[in-house]
Amino acid sequence: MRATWRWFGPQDTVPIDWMLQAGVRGVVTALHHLPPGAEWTQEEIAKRQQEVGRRCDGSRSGLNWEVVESLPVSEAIKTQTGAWKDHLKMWRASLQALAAREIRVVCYNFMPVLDWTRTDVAYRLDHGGTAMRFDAADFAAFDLHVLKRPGAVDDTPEPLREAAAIRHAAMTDADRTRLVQNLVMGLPGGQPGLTLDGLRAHLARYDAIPETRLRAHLADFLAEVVPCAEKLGIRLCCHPDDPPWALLGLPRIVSTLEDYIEMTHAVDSPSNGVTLCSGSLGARAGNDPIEMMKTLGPKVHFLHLRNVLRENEFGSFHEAEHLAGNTNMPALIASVLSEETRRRAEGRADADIPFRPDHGQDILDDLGRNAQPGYPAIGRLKGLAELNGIIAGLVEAHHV
Ligand code: DNO
Repeated sequence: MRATWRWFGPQDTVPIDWMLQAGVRGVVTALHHLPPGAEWTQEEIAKRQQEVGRRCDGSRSGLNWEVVESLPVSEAIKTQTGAWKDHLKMWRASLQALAAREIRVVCYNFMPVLDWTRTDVAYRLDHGGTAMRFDAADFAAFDLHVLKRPGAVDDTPEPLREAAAIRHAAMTDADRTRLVQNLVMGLPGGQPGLTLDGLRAHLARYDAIPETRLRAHLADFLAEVVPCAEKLGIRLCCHPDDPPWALLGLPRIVSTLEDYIEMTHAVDSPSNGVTLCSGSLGARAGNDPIEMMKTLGPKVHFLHLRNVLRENEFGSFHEAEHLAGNTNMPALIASVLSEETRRRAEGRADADIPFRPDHGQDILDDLGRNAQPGYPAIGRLKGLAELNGIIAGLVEAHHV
């Protein structure tokens, strides 16, 4: 298993030098400044590669950009409207440029409008640190009483509607503003500065796109890009929906094992792969990330290892420590190691699967440093150390 670390570029408060001390072998990043639909040129990619290759004092870091997260799929492509055909051309051109610069693992997602969604990015834990949280009652309060989405009442079960009404009545203006900010503004992959009206306009584009149609759009997208990726030796890996269920009436179609089976069968190619994110998938009670790893193993090209603790039947959860939460992390890592052994026996060149310690709680000096939500230095470092300990223990136990 190849330890990697996500970096948001030069403005990231966690610099390249710290990654070296964390002991990672590769960097996961993206051209975050380019909008979805834009072409990634070799020049822009090379510039980011140089930034990854240098420490703060300008000396060589020895690290390389190994995984793209994400090459964004535009709303035009997802809805098949406007300039979507041009955007597909740009997507393929970006793959060509990435391959020319020797980057061959590309993560993307197919979530309509919003990427990962949390109601609280700094939920206070008993130990004094903070974690990201999704509170179903807060989310329903937003949907029913702030956004006032037609359809929200029908989509929300009665007990949750009651909890949402109580929650909303108790909110101050400041609480409401923070909730809206957490939900619609500035999260990676989300749309910085998206307003409530902007969100309503985005949602309206999906009025004519029920789940079956979005599935067809994903299959069309794959048919357009996978053959190109295969020719270039690129492994595409689709990130699951986070959380893995429909939100705000938007269909979500990469949420379960069945979804992934459908997706990987849509275009049968080693390049049509999976980002197995134990945190996103684990938020849904019926999902078993270990079973998913066993079933989808040969197609898993990238791993996000983190854990969530489910709080109730309405879908509330918070991000637990990497070894706490509902997913049995040692069992998941054991299934990754078996897949790697199987690949080595087959002579596959990609036997070492890149993983990153995904998210982290804000602890110790992380508090107040305002890193990208979910991406503090020490919380992730702790997660990585725990994951590395399990890997070393399992590898050792296998050899005695
Ligand atoms: C959140 C991330 C996601 C992920 C994209 C991948 O921390 O896991 O934003 O990068 O969904 O396309």
